[in-house]
Amino acid sequence: MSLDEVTISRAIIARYSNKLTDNLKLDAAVVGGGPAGLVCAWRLALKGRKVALFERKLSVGGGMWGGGMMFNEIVVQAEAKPILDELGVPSVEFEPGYFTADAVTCMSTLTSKACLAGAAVFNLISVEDVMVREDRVTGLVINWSAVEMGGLHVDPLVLAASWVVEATGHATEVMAVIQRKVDQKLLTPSGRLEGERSMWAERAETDTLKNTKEAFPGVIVAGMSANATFGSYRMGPVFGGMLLSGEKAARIIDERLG
Ligand code: 48F
Repeated sequence: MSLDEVTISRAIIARYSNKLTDNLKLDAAVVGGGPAGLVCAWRLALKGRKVALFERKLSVGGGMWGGGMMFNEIVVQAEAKPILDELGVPSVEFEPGYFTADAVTCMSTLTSKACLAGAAVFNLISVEDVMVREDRVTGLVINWSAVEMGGLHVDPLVLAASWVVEATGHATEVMAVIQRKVDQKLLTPSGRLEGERSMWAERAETDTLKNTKEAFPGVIVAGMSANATFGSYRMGPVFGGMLLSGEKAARIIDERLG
């Protein structure tokens, strides 16, 4: 078979345009492709929900690839081991209750499961703003990360979502833009971002799950951003809380969608 370069280009442009157009009205839009966001997208896709995930970088994975200080192994506590098992990611008990897994195996498998379950994953797209109607977030304002990185003056596009998952990690970018631009209190004790606190793995992991909830009408915070929003600790390279948080965010949204 002979290959025509222009046909290859037409195929890519047509297919991508269809994919993006097909994801402009969503049950859930997940911002951030770290472990929490990916688990959430995977779970919602398994429930048959229309879900897309937007990730600024070339690769999804967030902080998981690098394990701890670039030692690419992660620790997952007993409570979250069933998620590794369901994914089919091998894990080994190091000491009672502490399981380790290869970070690359874990992230690549999770990504594959989310995509194959039907979640649309858009890399290289940054969420720069939200759309608010009647005091509720109803959509996201997106642009190419390259536009953002290049500081180019190019207007964004907009998509609608019944629910937004803020899974941007330490930066809490979605909540930060809401705080900055929307004249309405956040659903936190102070009405503002409470801010991340220093290292305390055990407290942080328990709190991550508690803090996975609606932080602004229409927005569920998941993963590290849940703790940064509600003022709890960081936990470092123990990832059970991230996985369980993504799962809880999906459960909340699935229930609310009815
Ligand atoms: O940071 P990240 O991995 O968040 P997470 O899922 O997991 C946290 C852990 O990695 C670790 C930890 C606990 O174990 O403390 O840090 O909560 O992934 C967040 C992803 O969101 C992307 C970012 O590039 C990263 O891949 N991201 C952040 N802001 C935006 C974004 C944005 N505005 N638009 C699109 N993607």
